Amino acid sequence: MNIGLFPMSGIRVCDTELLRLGLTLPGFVERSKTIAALPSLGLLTLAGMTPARHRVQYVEVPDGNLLDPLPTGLDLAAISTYSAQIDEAYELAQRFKAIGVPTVIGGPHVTAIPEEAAQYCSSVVVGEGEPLWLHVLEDAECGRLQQYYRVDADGFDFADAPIPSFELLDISKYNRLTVQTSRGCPHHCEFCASSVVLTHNYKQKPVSKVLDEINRILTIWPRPFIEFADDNSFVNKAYWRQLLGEIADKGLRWFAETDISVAEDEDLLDLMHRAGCAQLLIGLESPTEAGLHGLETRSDWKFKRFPHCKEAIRTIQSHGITVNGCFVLGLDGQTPDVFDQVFDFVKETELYEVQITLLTPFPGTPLYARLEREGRLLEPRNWKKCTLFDINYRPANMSVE
Ligand code: B12
Repeated sequence: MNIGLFPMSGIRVCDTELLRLGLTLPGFVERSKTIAALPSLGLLTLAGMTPARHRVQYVEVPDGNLLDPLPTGLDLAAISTYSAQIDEAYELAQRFKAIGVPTVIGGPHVTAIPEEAAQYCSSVVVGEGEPLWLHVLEDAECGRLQQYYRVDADGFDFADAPIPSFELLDISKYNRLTVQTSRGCPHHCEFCASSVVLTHNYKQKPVSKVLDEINRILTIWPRPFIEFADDNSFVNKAYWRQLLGEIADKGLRWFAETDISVAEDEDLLDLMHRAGCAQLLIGLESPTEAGLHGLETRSDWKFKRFPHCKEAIRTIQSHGITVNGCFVLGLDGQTPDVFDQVFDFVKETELYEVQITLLTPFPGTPLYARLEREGRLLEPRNWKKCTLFDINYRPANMSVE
């Protein structure tokens, strides 16, 4: 078969004022200008497990309107997206349907609301793609695609992870490549719509598999910058001591996402720095305790850890690793003072970088369900606003304005 892989890969913000002011996403968007692409690790991973008899083309779709005319001669179009570009993904699926090309879609959004996606796509893959992709291909090959493909929540063992087909990329377009060492998170924050939507447990990919992926990248990019696309990397410290030992001499520079507890292991911070760790993105969420209570739904972890945050940031940065502190504006406990409180927190801690976003009710999250129950969603199902930079709910102690 001729298979087309279409990741919706644009930046989306509805708030034109914010766009005019100059939106920044680390290593990706500077002052509202996209400075580099970031590949779809999801589709590259599926490409990596696609039997060689199939021809695969990978086409990033920053804007569906730009994909005109559609590529011809395809037997199957596979689409990947997050909530913000889901409408464009549905439009693209409809255009393929009109020329007789079946479509299959996947990702956290359609995993949360598969019935919606089934109205536009031939097939919907719910959850992780790896355990289902070969079934999809077999069924597509004999023209009997099913409407839904599901595995039970933890049906996929990361030890079976395929090597993503990084070689499908025009490497000159990217200033970093993503590698995933784990999925899930030991914490469950009410608003999180990342891999916790796909899997309930924390799963780790064997060190040997991660090394295979990094070595594959090194064949196409001698001195790469890697973004570990984990939601919380350093949960398993022993694992990382081994991995860091293996990558220390590979000339990598890298970025990862984690929680504040990483600061407790200064030997590990030293190993990370020596192995090329440039920056850690950490979900601080709020500059004060206000807003943190109950945010992490399993053990109120972020509220309990707040008193240690400032010292932890200093500790991490004192090991030569910059911290990108993430703050969420509009949490229920916050008041209009939060804007100055963020500014003061950043000045006091000398955070190297910040990502300041707005509380966003993503589908499939406890937050979306709660705000819906409380009648506080402004435009339910207006997924275009799932950008982290648009307001789509009524805050508790502030006006929308
Ligand atoms: C890399 C990345 C990007 C890249 C995406 C590249 C791409 N084209 O896919 C870029 C920079 C383009 C991007 C853009 C945006 N992003 Co972003 N991004 C991430 C990041 C850092 C890593 C995602 C990743 O690589 N995961 C690993 C892969 C393997 O997982 P996966 O994509 O879910 O794929 C698996 C399954 O979902 C499934 N699957 C997925 N697609 C398909 C397709 C088929 C056919 C099948 C069968 C299976 C399948 O199989 C895969 C393997 O199991 C996450 C944060 C994180 N740590 O996860 C945020 C994250 C995903 N982004 C987020 C957001 C909000 C955005 C933006 C809206 C930002 C903005 N304002 O513009 C845009 C939206 C673009 C869109 N398409 O809708 C949110 C998404 C929340 C949500 N559920 O919608 C996240 C979770 C960050 C957050 N803080 O909340 N992002």
